[in-house]
Parts: sequence; C-alpha cells; structure tokens
Amino acid sequence: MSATASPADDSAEEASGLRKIIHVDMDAFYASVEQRDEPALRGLPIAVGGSGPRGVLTTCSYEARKFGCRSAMPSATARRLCPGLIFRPPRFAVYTQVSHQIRDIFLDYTPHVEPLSLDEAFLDVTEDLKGIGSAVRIAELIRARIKAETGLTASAGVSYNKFLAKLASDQHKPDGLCVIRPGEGAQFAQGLPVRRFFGIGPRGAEKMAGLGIETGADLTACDIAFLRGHFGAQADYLYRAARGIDLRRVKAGRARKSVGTERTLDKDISSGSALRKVLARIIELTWTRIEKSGSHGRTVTLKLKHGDFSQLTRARSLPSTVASKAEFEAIGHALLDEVLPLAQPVRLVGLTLSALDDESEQGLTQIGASQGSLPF
Ligand code: TTP
Ligand code: MG
Repeated sequence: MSATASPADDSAEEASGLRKIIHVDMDAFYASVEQRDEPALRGLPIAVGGSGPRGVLTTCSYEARKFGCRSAMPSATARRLCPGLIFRPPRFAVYTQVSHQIRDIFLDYTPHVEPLSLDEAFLDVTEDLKGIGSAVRIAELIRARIKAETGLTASAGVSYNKFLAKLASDQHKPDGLCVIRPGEGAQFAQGLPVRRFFGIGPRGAEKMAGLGIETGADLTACDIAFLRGHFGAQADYLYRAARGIDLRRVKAGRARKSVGTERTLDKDISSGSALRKVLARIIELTWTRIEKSGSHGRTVTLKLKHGDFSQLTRARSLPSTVASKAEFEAIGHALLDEVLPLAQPVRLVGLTLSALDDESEQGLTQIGASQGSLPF
C-alpha cells in the first residue's frame, strides 16, 4: 500500500480555501431537557425511552453513562447496568421547541446553518452576520446563549471543515469546546480510531480492522485504488478525511429529510395479515403527518426489525412525488408483499417517505418523528 494515487479533484480542495465551521451538539439532549424540567432528576442517572421489557433508550444522562448505559441500548440491559436508573418517556414536542430555540440563536450569527438532527447543526461562519470574525468567539457566545436561553448545555467543535468540526464537538463533551486549527487536522484525524470517523459504523470499523486499518494513520497508508476496491463510493471521503480534508459545504435548510413512523410491537409477529394491520395504522399516522407538514416525497421505505435486531428494508422511488394517500398505501403494501412470507418474526415496523422536495423549517428528523416505543 502506498499513497501515490490521489482523488482526481485534490486541486479543487486546495483551491477551495479554508472555511470557518462550527459544529454544535447538545449534551445528553433529551435527558438534559427532562432534568431541566424536573429538578428532582438533576444529578441522577436517568434514561429517556420505554421502560417496559421491549423498551430502548433514546439517550441517558451523563450520570447514567458512568454505569455504561448508552443510546439505543435495550432498557433491560441498561437497568442491569444501573439498577437505580430512572426512566422518563420522551416528549418530542418539547425537544422540537428547544431545537427551534437553538436554531434561532445560530441564525443570529450566520444564515448558513445545516441541522443534522434536533440537537446538532453545522454552521459556516467564514463570514458572520455580526462581524465578529472569530469562529472560536462565536462558538463561545453561542454556547453561553444556549445556556442562558434554554437552561441546557451544548458542546461545540470549531475547525476548517465539517469532518473536523464534528470530531471536535465530541472531544470535550459535555459542556466543552474544542478547536482544531488549520495545520492540526491531519494529525488529529490520524490519531483517532476509525470508528470515530463520521460515516463509519461498527460494521465498517470491523471490516477495516480485518484489513489492518485501526486508525486514521493506518488509512493514510492505503492508496486510493486500494480504498476504492474495498470501500467503493466511500473511498474518496476516507482518503481525504484521514488527511483532515473534507470538501463538503454547509448546506442550509436540510433539516427535514424524511417523514416516517415506526412502531415497536408489543409482541413479535410474523403473520402477513397481522403485519398488514400494523402497516395500515402506520400509513394512517404517517400520511396525516405528511399532509400536516406539506411534504412531498418520491421514495417510500419499509423497514422491519427482527427479534434479533437485524433489519430488513425495501424501498421504491417514483419519478414524481407520491400524490395521494391511496398511492402511498399501495406502495407501502406492495413493499410488504415483497418480503412476505417472513423468515423470522418482526419486532418493529416503520414506513418513511423521503427524497422530499420541500424545505420545511420544522426541524423534524426521523429520530424526532418516531412514535410509540422508540425505534432503536
Ligand atoms: P446525540 O447527540 O447522539 O446524543 P445526546 O445528545 O443524547 O448525547 P451527547 O451528549 O453524546 O451528544 O442524540 C441527540 C438526541 O437524539 C438524543 O438525546 C436522543 C436522540 N437519539 C435517539 O432517539 N436514538 C439514538 O440512537 C440516538 C443516538 C439519539
Ligand atoms: Mg447531542
């Protein structure tokens, strides 16, 4: 492996110049909101999510993290790790309202705000609306205002691209600020385990480990042809990221990517007729939300999660937007028919409309929009 070949548009990277990017991410977001609104919970290990036998944590307070509790962990596991764990159900309306509050704060400094979910966003402050000039100063002001106006803490990362800013915001959590300055990015990325790279999930990290790639430094030892052979479309991103380079621009107004509903079932089911009934209810709920938000989308995705948490999805994209509930319904059921009969019973059913062509400002994401028991 050598680093001779490089992605074709390397020169564009150099030509693009440095930008000032901030990534802001609220700390233990849902759990912090619950502790804010119920002071008796402050300082205690708490989780937000279903407490029943099939519940899953959406998140948990830092006090609970000391016991090993984590987002997406089954509630039963979390309770074993932390017997005193206190559960609260999620209150999405409150989280959405806080999300709007922080969005309004960001917009005071720059119009270039790209929300990634209810609690995090990228800001491009290369030019800022108040003429402050310093991204670090802006990040400090934003964190102070979030605390003053919402009573919650946020962590921020400041750097010259999105990849590094996001890594930085995670570096000194909670209530932290980290700056990766020009010239420091490559070294920072190379010192990290690859699983910390945005876009590399546990399976990706495992595959890399199999190839002897554990850290960013190991990635830089791979040439682009090798990476393309193993990682296809992701190769150029990885090649650059390991060098602290990321060409992606902050794109404003990308809050809403999909409208979807997921339901965790009381009992695992495998019968086609029972699943059709569940799907019919999900279609009703989702279509109401699609209409309420004025969304128009072209892709319908059905998701089924099995009892062992393995997942199956089927999607269909139309040349134009789904025009009616009847059409949405027909596609949803056709997707279900494609996977029947099922090899194993399912615990969760979800249906999503995506490839939206609206730029609605509601700030909902798939996570925030989930209903019933939580999806993860
Ligand atoms: P995160 O920012 O990933 O987590 P967090 O804010 O709870 O904690 P951290 O301090 O590490 O940033 O997600 C934001 C919210 O999104 C989180 O509070 C709950 C929700 N969420 C889920 O519903 N399911 C999930 O699997 C994750 C990761 C988050
Ligand atoms: Mg967060």
